Amino acid sequence: MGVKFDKDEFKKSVADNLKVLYRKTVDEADKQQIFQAVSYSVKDIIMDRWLATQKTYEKEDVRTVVYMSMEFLMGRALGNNMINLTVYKDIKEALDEMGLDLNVIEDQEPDAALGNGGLGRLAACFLDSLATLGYPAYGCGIRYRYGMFKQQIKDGYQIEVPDNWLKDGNPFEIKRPEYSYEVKFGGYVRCYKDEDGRDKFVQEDYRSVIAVPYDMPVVGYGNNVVNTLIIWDAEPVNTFNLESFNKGDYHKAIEQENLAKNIVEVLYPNDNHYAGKELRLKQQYFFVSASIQRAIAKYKKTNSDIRKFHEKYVFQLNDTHPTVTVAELMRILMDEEGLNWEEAWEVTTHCCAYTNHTIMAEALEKWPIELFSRLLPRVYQIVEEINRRFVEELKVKYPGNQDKIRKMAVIYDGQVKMANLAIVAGFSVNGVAKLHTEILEKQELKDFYEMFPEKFNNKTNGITQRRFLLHGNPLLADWITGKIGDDWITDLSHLSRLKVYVDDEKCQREFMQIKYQNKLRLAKYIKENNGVEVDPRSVFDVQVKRLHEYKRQLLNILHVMYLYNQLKANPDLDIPAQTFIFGAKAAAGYKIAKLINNVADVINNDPAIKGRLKVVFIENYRVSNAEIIFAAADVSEQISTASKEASGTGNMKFMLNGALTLGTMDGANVEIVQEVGEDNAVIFGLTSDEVIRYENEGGYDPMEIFNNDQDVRTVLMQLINGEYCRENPEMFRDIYNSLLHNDGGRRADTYFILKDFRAYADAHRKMLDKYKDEKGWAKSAMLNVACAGKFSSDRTIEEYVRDIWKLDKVKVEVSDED
Ligand code: CGF
Repeated sequence: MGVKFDKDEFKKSVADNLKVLYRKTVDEADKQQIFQAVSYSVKDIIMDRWLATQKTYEKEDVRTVVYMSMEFLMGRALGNNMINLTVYKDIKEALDEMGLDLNVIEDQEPDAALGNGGLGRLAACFLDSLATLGYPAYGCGIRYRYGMFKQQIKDGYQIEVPDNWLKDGNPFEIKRPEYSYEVKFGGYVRCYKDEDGRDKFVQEDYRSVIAVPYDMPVVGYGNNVVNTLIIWDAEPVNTFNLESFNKGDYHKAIEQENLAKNIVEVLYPNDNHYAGKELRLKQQYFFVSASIQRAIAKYKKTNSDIRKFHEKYVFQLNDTHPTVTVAELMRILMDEEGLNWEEAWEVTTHCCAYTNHTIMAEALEKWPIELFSRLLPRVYQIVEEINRRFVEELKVKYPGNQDKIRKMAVIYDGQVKMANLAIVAGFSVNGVAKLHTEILEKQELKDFYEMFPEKFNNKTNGITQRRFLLHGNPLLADWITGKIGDDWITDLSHLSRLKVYVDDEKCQREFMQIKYQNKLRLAKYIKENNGVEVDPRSVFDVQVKRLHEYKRQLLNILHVMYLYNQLKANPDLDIPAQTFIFGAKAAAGYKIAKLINNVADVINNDPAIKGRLKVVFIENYRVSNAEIIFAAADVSEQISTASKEASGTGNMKFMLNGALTLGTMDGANVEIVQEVGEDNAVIFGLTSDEVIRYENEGGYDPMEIFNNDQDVRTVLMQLINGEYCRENPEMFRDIYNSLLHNDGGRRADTYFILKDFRAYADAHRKMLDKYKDEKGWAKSAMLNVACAGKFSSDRTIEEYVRDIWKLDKVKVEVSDED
């Protein structure tokens, strides 16, 4: 089921778009205009499929999953859409003939960076898989005016630059004002009896905004299915309140306008961290309310009994961010659809499922009841009632056990606890990797697991091979297809067929030659973007992910400092040349980027080590450059403190591109090693059980290591003796202190960096020894690809469908098929 592609028609379409949009010819248009015109031509191919898909869904009155997420880290759309329409190569050819370079055109597109990191990218991979597998689904999120900030590095510091991604217009989106809904904030709740004597609740004296949806197509691979990502924009109810203005109340007049503008202004750039800002709760309620209103209106188009809503809709809550769904659905079912509490609860508790993405305490969302009730007065009443009923249940089940209430109540200590709300009202609670789910069940959510074991399940994360191999690494993709056919594109388990080639020396050479080409491509990118020359024959050792203490970029850079000391002391050290590549955005104020950049400066400019060590910090790490980075990596650094990384998904992208994991037994690393075998990865460090034990005992004593390990001491002293910051030797004193001294409630070396240091250094040595054995390395790298089948998001989605969503696959017919 491919698209019937007519090259001449396509070329004409591009030229026509340039004429209509810009009154220009191909020769006159600039690169951005060409990108827009090509995108509109691709959108044209998408449209028939999009219409046909929606028609099919309506006709078959399908059960649908709504993926509710504050973040969708979609990246660029053009390349991905062409890939999934299976016309990438055809279009490349057509554009070549027009004298246009597709790579240059793709580079004009800003990333749709409506997310921070793993959680948002997971949502994007899930949408890709849902469409490819033919499941009725759509995503709901926010059309942030500014997505994830652009990162610049100045003097080693991160500078955050606003990401005005909509500046040139988004060619793939469609505004749908006809499906707008009002969302209300504040005011008070008036209660009265209706003519049947039933209590009625209305919100009065509120402020409101209009939620206006924009649809973005989500193209399935080669199957005619086009699902939708709905992102909500906010508009003022009346652009300008003339009455208030005439009365001289200028502020009131512009209040509605500001409310709308502020809500969707910017994505909070916090990953695994909850900042507790009022605006964030507004954002959450805004998109949740609009999305539920939309789902109910859609349902009512073809169904009459709202009591059966849950038979047709399931809301997957991506973390606790959209958990207010539970109470908003109750509100709409009761206050607007006339159901009583029990009926509404029956529907709600069969509609909502929750995914937990982290055990980090600072990520747990808790809203002060003062704020929550002021902003969402009616929703708060409902949360109160959910809590009251649940606490009653607890008292019956655990008589006299106040501790259970303290830990499990939805409202406690003056706060609404969103995870508790999601678990109490959801019918499913899942973690995102086996180890993570086990930790939830045994530790973090133990009480809930004991009470509702049937709700808990694991869904190990996955990634889409269409973007991270087929699009990101075309050389390898073609090579694989040449060996085993192209079934892997929609069924990644087929990669295991590569196993027969791993001992074949010719295949090994071909494979390593592709890796080398990809390293050349990255080296060129680094030269152009960072001005640093790197040796493509060196080991590319890569850590790209959000900068966060628990991810331990600090361990990595301390080890680089140690290696540098070793090389200086012994210039003949028999180790291969290495390039350490970092890429990451940080929450504002985290100094580690500065340390990495300063270390890079010193090492890269020291002729004494003859280029055997290089350090590069790639600016503005994002989905589009990630694709180039994964393809070029030899070593994948996955070194979080065991138990802290729920899953990780970068680890899977590296594996799929033939990098060996150097990691701790954390998150999905555990499953990666299970799949590929211990000989084809290098594992080190404390286990999650050991970490948890130390934590329960109040930590360990890093001073003991400092006192006894000369190498560690040297490296730490270099943090405070000006070695990496001549102009201000105190620059990294905080980092030094955090590793050695308790500070208030914070334990020294919270993330066990010194504790794991030796094991990490040894693991590196082991990795380099492997690298020296060329054939052995090629075999291991190929085995990583061959064993990556499990980590497709297609597999993850099939598990969600089987265990939670219970959807049926749909076939979509289109008349212009091949
Ligand atoms: O979600 C994360 C990521 N940082 O966005 N969490 N959150 N919040 C986890 O830390 C990752 O381990 C996980 O892979 C990702 C997606 O589930």
